[in-house]
Amino acid sequence: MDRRKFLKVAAGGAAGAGVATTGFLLTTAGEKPASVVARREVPTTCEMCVNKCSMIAVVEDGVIKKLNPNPENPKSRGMLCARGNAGIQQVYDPSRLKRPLIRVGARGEGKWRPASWEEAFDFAAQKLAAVKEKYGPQGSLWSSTESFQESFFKSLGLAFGSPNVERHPTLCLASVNLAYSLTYGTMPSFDLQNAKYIIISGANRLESFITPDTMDLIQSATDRKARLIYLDPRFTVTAAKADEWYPIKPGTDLAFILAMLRVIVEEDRFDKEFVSTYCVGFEQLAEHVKPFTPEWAAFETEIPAKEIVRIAREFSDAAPRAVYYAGRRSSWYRDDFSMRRAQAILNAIVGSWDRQGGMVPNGKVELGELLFLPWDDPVAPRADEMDKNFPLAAKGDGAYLTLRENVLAGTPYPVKAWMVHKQDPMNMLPDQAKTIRMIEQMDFIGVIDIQMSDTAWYADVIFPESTFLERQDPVEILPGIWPVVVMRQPVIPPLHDTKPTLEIVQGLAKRLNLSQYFDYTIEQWVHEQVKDLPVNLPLEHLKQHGVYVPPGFPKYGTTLKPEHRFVTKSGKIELFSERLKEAGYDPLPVYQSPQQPPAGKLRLILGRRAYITQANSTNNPWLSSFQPENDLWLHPTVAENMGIQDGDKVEVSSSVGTVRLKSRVTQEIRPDCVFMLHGYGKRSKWQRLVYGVGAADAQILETAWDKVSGGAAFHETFVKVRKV
Ligand SMILES: Nc1nc2c(c(=O)[nH]1)N[C@H]1C(S)=C(S)[C@@H](COP(=O)(O)OP(=O)(O)OC[C@H]3O[C@@H](n4cnc5c(=O)[nH]c(N)nc54)[C@H](O)[C@@H]3O)O[C@H]1N2
Ligand SMILES: Nc1nc2c(c(=O)[nH]1)N[C@H]1C(S)=C(S)[C@@H](COP(=O)(O)OP(=O)(O)OC[C@H]3O[C@@H](n4cnc5c(=O)[nH]c(N)nc54)[C@H](O)[C@@H]3O)O[C@H]1N2
Ligand code: SF4
Ligand SMILES: [Mo]
Repeated sequence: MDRRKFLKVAAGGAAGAGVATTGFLLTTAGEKPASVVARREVPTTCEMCVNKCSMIAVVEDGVIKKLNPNPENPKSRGMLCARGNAGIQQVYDPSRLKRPLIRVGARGEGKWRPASWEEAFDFAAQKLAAVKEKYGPQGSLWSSTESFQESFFKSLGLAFGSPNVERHPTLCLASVNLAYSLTYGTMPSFDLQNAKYIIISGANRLESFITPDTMDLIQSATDRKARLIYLDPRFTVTAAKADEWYPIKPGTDLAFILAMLRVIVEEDRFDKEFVSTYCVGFEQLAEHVKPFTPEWAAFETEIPAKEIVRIAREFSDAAPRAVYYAGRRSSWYRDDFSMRRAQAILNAIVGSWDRQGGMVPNGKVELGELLFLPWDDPVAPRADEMDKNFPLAAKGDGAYLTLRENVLAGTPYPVKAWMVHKQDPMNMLPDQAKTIRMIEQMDFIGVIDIQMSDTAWYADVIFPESTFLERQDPVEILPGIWPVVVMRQPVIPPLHDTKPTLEIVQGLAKRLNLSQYFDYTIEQWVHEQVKDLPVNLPLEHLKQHGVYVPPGFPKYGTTLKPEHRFVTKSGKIELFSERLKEAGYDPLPVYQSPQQPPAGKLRLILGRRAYITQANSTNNPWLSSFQPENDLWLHPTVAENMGIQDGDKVEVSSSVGTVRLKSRVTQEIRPDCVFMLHGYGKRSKWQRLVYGVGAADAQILETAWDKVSGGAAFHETFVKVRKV
């Protein structure tokens, strides 16, 4: 669909009033005269990315015509992005998964036969039972990325007896979460609406949407309410809207922060009262930062020393309405944890904690949970050997890259069955050839997805889930300064022979003799969740509004009492961390100059664009029309040396793979790196718009990780580029 047609549809659909006339499980709208189109508006929650914005679906004669924003949600406000609008295409995409499939050809050959649900469940349960019989329950791996139904899937893995429930954070935000948890005992939010001074290291919020941060930043860029300092080797949309953009030398942000810390400490610009009341380890910190002069940092970062000094002064002057904003995908370099910890420490010493315009601990709202039988603890240790490899990291999330190494090596034991839910490891993990080797050594692979992902393409059985617009999900709390409760309810009944995750889990559980753990319906689950919420008829409210906004937020200062105990070892904010020291790590962030690309090579860096979610929406026809393929950003001087013109096809190789794609010769990137967007060059032929179109970053990214969090170091690959 081209842009003009898209706008026409958008304009047509926007006319309706934002009143919800239907709700839970398709209770139909009030009677309509027979002569008019049966029109319903159903408030629900977007699932096109991590943000879960509130939306109102307009349904005419059973067909979803338009998705509109639902302004009642204070996090997404009146915003529904391009991807949210294109959610319709998930439902009506002719190449989506429509029924269970069982592989008939070789893995990756793409030959399938349709199967009934009974057949698919029997097949998978037999394979899982065989693996359990031969290798024990630990021989199975259950991997999933966040979704409202994720807990059902994880519960099946745990009830099966496997310790190997593996989530996505080590490919995403593990290092930042761990850094803040070890410093403050929690990962806070950032009050960008009220901040006066914001520094951002490469979290490209104006393209990588996080609500409400993206809207707050757009607002402050428009009103010039806050000063925005942005560091990124690329000129992104966030850079364009910032007050100051510095094309920092990749991998050197920690040097910049250490020099800021030194200026603030040396010039006595820290918040003495806050530090003495709430923090431990200031003396060690002051000693530690002495060597890091602005001149030294200028050499490392290529940001002039006088600017670093000025920024440090302005930042401390603006505090507590000043924040060094945390990124989300903090899977960049081998020392990512240290860089995120330095940010956390900097925010602490200027006292930007739990105050308006600073960092704020997330508000708390409790939902109920159905009580059911507990299962036994797994008998075996985790295959990723978290305890040994990353003793401080969040155990429940796992460490995906060491897991893959161990599975390939067969240590500490064989892992031979892999159940994948709402995740695409083929594109999520660096070094795709290695992931294929991991797949090849599995006796069984089952995938739950809505489309034929590259991982589904290699599976033995595929369970098609109903799309988010066709199913009832558990109610969820979106955490934040302003926590909200959201409801996802079906907008139309499933178009095809698909099921929600809970029913897929129940189908498998029945055959694995685990039904006792899943003896409830989604309706019971949801009733139980909301029954204690402090509103009259909360379920009715959620059905009609799609969102419930608990009163009393935002709350500032709940932790600002001298007797408050932070969830850290000392009960204080830990500038110096005893726990890190005890575990054999640096108790304060230590900088190491990043490795530089050898002659003739360039550093590959990654990032997002507003139209595409990770690797999963490039095959969406509406979104593809904005960004049909990816290209390789290359600085003009580098391109000239290589005889490359804008648009030429180039070959990009690393030590693990080679891909080809178009070049984009642009001054919007430093000469020492190249950039490409994620999610293209698919192997799955069902992804017809992106099969072999553009290139997959996962094919050339090398495997490296941060030693504290286990998070991937995605920006440590050096590539050779040549014109084809
Ligand atoms: N090479 C490379 N690797 C990366 C990144 C990168 O930029 N480049 N980014 C990293 C980051 S930050 C993250 S968060 C991870 C994300 O990695 P993943 O968690 O794998 O996320 P997606 O790429 O979005 O793929 C999710 C899968 O879920 C499916 N899906 C979507 N909606 C539904 C649904 O309602 N039900 C079901 N069952 N399935 C659904 C999609 O079709 C898709 O196949 O990747 C990480 N890995
Ligand atoms: N539209 C859209 N929004 C999304 C997503 C999406 O796929 N699409 N995904 C969501 C998810 S799962 C995540 S994790 C977040 C990710 O969102 P962000 O945390 O914003 O991360 P990225 O978009 O990956 O951007 C990383 C940026 O860092 C820059 N960079 C690279 N190396 C360095 C360096 O050494 N120093 C500095 N200062 N910058 C560097 C890159 O050029 C890039 O612009 O976005 C979320 N929002
Ligand atoms: S940011 Fe866009 S894709 Fe993500 S939940 Fe919100 S509307 Fe949906
Ligand atoms: Mo992410």
